[in-house]
Amino acid sequence: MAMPKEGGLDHTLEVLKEGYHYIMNHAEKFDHRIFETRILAEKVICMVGKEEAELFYDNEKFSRKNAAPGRIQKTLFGQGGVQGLDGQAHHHRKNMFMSLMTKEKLTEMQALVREEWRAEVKANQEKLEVYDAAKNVLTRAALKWTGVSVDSTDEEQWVDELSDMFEHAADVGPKHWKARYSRIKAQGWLEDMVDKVRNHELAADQDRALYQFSMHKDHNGKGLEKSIVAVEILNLLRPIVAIAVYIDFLMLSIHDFPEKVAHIEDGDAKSFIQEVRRYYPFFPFAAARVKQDFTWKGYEFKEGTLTLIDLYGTNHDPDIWENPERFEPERFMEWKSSPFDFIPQGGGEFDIGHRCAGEWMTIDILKETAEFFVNEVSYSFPKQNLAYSMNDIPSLPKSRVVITFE
Ligand code: HEM
Ligand code: MYR
Repeated sequence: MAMPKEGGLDHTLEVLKEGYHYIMNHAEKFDHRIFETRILAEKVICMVGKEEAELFYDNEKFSRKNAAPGRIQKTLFGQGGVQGLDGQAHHHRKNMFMSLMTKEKLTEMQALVREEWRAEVKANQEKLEVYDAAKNVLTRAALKWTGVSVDSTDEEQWVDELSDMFEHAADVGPKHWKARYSRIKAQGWLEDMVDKVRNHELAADQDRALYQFSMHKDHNGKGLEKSIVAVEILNLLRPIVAIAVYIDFLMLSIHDFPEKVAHIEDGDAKSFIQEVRRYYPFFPFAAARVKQDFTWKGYEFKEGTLTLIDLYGTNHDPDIWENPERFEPERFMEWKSSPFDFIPQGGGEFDIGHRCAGEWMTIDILKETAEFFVNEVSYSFPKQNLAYSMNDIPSLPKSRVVITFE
């Protein structure tokens, strides 16, 4: 059976226009959870839903090689990093990341974030622009945690370069080009640092990512090229700073759903922040390519076809979620988690299919931040424009969130 197909030459503009709703809108229009379209001049299969996520994370059927468009590699992901690997090479590289995610190191990150929030609030006694403040906090914590030492005078530049990579990857025009330039600059700087670690000009902390990645041996026993080490260090620094997007939405949810804040006050920040990650838009979809021809539920998948799984749509699928458009942290109190239905940072079973290396850290940092803003500081929300659009990728409240201290 052929899958429903969106006619016409190219639909990139519609994807940009409909943003986070593109796949859901079309799945509804076709009354199929799988359909074919054309994006960036290429045939693309789009899917949404739990069974579809299970299919997408079957490593026998899909490959990540060359899955991300070039413009995303040159901004968000970098070239030659873990995102484009499969099989044994992927497993080995992914372990390089996961060996850093011990309970001890994650607890250290929570403490770093708490300490940096205290410093940031102290330095802004009247009002705080939460998004910018979060990026400062997270950049400082990320640099310390990875062992990348930076002069405090260069900190602002790091905040800007790391932010460009995720804020403007999906843009077109000058902002996108600036993001490419930011990546080139940050990579060059890190490559020099890797050289210095390798020839002992720089005494790097052996437990931290900079040293570990610089000395890492690939699955065939060879050290990594320094450009790849730089890409992988940026695969830690950049997404840690990107948690600022969730932090801004966390503050928006505190503003919009004050009756739900009791979850945080009563010691259940986890359910609250899980609902933040489900409810608000962030990473729109994950991408892979069909490994070899196969048929699933009668649909034909042809080798090499780019395939997207809708993360936002699956987190709002009415077949999975009761009242998906309501903000209800209580749904997570009894949540029987499946690796294929709640997928804000991608799906897949731990260690086999799941790819995001930073999901635990994201949860820990959001919990720490929620508790800080609910239990440690008092503030109010001045009048501002808190609307957010569903076609900016990533999206943020228009005014970001501004708070004033009492
Ligand atoms: C991969 C989302 C935070 C490290 C991914 C993927 C998504 C994602 C959707 C791709 C999943 C797939 O292709 O199946 C997010 C979001 C975050 C976040 C929304 C919130 C800010 C983090 C953090 C780290 C991290 C804090 C590291 C400390 C990675 C890495 C990959 C990845 C290394 C690539 C792994 C691979 O391809 O095997 N993330 N992530 N992420 N993430 Fe995250
Ligand atoms: C990260 O930095 O890896 C985590 C968060 C970044 C979200 C940025 C959203 C832009 C995504 C573009 C679509 C990519 C599809 C392959």
